[in-house]
Amino acid sequence: MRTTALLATLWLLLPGCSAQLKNAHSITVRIDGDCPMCEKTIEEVAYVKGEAEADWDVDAKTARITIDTMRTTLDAVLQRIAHAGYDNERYLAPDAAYAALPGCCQYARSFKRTPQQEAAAHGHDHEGHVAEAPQPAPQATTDPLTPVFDVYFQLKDALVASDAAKAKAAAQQLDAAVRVVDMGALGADVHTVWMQEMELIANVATAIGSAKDLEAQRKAFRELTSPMTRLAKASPASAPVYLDHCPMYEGGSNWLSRDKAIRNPFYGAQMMTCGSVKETIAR
Ligand SMILES: [Cu+2]
Repeated sequence: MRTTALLATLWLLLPGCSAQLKNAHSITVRIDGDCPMCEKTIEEVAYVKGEAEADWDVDAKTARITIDTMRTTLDAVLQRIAHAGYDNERYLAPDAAYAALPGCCQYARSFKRTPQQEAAAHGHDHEGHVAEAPQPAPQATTDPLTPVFDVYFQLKDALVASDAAKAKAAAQQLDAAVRVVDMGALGADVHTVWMQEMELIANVATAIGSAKDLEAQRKAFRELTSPMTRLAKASPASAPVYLDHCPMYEGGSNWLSRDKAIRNPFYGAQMMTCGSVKETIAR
């Protein structure tokens, strides 16, 4: 009896064993995805109590899928995963399901579509549509955060110029840029910072985009400095970024700039050169 109990305990501790599944059969399949959030979604949609479960690996982009062969099929599981937005080796996600994934989960789609699949994905009004080549993977040398910084500096320049319309447009672009960052291409450290700060950056961008005047835009812009500084420090660009300080605005406020010369976004022409470089963030 003791031996049986011990064996039962050991069996429960074995990694990957499926206590609930009878007639268990496991197979490893390729499933595209990008990040821990993708992992959560894939595993949740795969799971049906007593029928199926999956363990997806973010690095290998493969899942170990275990099913009770008397109760379900591997195809049923992979169809659910595709419908949740994730291309896999048997089924491609509908374009709408892929588009509905959060920005961080919009992985580079690597599975090739046949012309028939392509036509099906686009509906019948696109007959004669030539199959698109699969999207190239983002280049490893491109920092996925570059567009976010580029638009932040455009926003800053618009405020320096006291141009509320340009600032509004840049803020809306910033909001959009945050949502399309390829999180899977970020290094581990900056990934963590990004996960912590992306929502704040998007919220402030939205606030600036809907602010009623320049004054309200500047007040909201101030809130971007802290998350953008954390990001700049976590992933320094090849060109230096300056953390500037204005002792007057709101009792002391900071902003980021690519230029060493002070050009104050909180006052514009009113007090253009008020401030000093507080810190240089360089690689
Ligand atoms: Cu994600």
